[in-house]
Amino acid sequence: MSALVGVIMGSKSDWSTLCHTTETLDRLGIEHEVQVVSAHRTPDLLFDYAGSAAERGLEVIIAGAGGAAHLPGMAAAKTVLPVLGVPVQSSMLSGVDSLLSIVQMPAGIPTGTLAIGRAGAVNAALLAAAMLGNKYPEIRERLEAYRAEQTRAVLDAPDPRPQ
Ligand code: RP5
Repeated sequence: MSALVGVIMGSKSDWSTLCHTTETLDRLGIEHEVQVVSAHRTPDLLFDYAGSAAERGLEVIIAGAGGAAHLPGMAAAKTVLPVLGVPVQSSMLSGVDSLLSIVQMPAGIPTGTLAIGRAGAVNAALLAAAMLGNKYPEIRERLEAYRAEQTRAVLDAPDPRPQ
C-alpha cells in the first residue's frame, strides 16, 4: 500500500521529535513516508511536495518545525489535505516560538496545531489515525485498541509509587 501520511520536518535536527510521530504511525500500522523539507532552505521542494501530495495518494500531512516554523503553514497553503503542525522545542525559546508560528494562521488556510515536542508528535499521529479511521475501518479499530490499552495500563497499576 502506498503512503497515506507524509511526515515532513524542517531539518534533520527535528528527527528526535518527529521520530515519535513515525513510531506511533508504525504502532498503528499506518503507511507513511518521511522526509526533510525545509520551507526556507528548500522552498521549491516544499512547493513540489505539498502541491503533489494529494495526487501521490497522501491523505494527511504532518509537518514539524522549530523556531520561525513556517513549514506547516506553507505546506497547508499548497494543498487542501489536512496539515497537522508539530512545534519542535527550540533551544532559545523552548518551542513557544514554534508554537505561535504554527498556531496563528490567518483565516482561510487552517493548520492543525499540536502541543510542543513529544506530546504533539505522538498526538499528530493519533489525530491522523482518527481522520483516516473515518475511511479505513482497520485503522479505526487499531486506534480503539490503542486507547483501550492506554486505559487498561492506568487501571491495572493505580499505585504511583515505584514497585
Ligand atoms: C527549522 O529550524 C527546523 O525545523 C529546525 O527546528 C530549526 C533549526 O534547524 P537546524 O539549524 O538545526 O537545521 O527550520
